[in-house]
Amino acid sequence: MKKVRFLTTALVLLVTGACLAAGNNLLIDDFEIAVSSGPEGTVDSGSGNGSTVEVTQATDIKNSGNQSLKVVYDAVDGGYIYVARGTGLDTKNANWTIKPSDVKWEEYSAISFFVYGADSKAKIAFDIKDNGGEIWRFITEDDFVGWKRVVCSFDKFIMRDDWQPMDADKNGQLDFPIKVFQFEPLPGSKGTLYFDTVELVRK
Ligand SMILES: [Ca+2]
Ligand SMILES: [Ca+2]
Repeated sequence: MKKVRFLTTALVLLVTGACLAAGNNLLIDDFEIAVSSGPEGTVDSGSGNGSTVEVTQATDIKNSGNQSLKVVYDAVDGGYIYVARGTGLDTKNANWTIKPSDVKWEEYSAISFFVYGADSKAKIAFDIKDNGGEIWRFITEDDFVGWKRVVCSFDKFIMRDDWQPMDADKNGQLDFPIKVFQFEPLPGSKGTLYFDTVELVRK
C-alpha cells in the first residue's frame, strides 16, 4: 500500500513538473496601467496621413489581470498607426513589466499576445524592434470573435522593407534583446481591438 502511495506521489510530482516546464511562459506586459499617450504617458501611440487612433484601458473586456489595452482606430489608405510599449520610446513610462535586459532570450522561441477580435477582416501588424533598432513584422488577421492567442515565432518575423528607423543597424538579423513591440492595424480597416497578456513562449 505504501509503495502504491509513494508511486502515486512520485507520478503527481512528475506530471506537475512537466506541466510547469511546458507552461512556464514569461508574462512581459499585462497592460495593468493607466493608459495615456504623449511624452509623459504609458503607451507610445500615434497616427498620420489621415489615420486616427485612440488608446484607453478596458475593464469590461480583458484576458488577464484587471484590464486590457483598448484601441479604437481608423486606418485609411496611405495612413499609418502605431501603438507601442517597451524601452527607449519617446513616451517615458511605456516600459514592460520586465526589463528586456533581464530576460534570458535564448530560453524563448516566440512572443505571443491575446487579441479580442470582431471578425472585421482587418490585417494587424505586430512589430518588434530588435537590439540594433531594426523593425521586424508579423501579420495576423481579425477573422474571429472574442479572445484569441496569437503566437509569433521569432523565426517567422520578416524584416520590414517599407520603412526602418534612421539609426537601425539594418544587418538583417534579429538581435536580442528585443526592446519594443507595437500593434498596427493596417490601412483599409476601422474598428475596436483589445490586446492583453503579452508573453514570451518558452522553447
Ligand atoms: Ca491585463
Ligand atoms: Ca538587427
